[in-house]
Amino acid sequence: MNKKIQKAINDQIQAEFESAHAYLAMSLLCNDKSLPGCAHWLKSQWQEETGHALKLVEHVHSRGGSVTLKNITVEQPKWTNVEGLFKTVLRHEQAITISINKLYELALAEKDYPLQILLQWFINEQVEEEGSVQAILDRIALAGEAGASLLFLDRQLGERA
Ligand code: OFO
Repeated sequence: MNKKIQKAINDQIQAEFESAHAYLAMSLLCNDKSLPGCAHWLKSQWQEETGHALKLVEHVHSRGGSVTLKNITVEQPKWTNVEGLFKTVLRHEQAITISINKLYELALAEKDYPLQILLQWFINEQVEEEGSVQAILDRIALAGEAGASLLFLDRQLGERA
């Protein structure tokens, strides 16, 4: 693995751990707002993002490369409402999609075939993640988030496997 690729994957590992941390912070905020379902959904997302970071770590290690972690710098989430929180999640996922696509473009330019194959999984994952967050926002747009609607949404989000 060349140094340019190794650095780019290290940057993506950092981004995945930062995503994980941001989602855990949002989960804790939802706990404080008595929304256990939202908290559960976001905590599951924390686990997924950690898994993504570790998948990239394994890839680097299995190819004899090296991973260096930096400090995590993530802003504390601000509370407006559930819609505001999930809009932040969607924007975050869209930014991660851009960084995954850039990494894929580098893998193409550098003819790094193993990385291209690995990133196809990540590209699909981003489609799935953006889709599931958009579906939550669509539900809120349809039913609002007051009273019973909010309790129903929270219960549904709490059912995430
Ligand atoms: Fe790692 O997929 Fe979301 O950010």
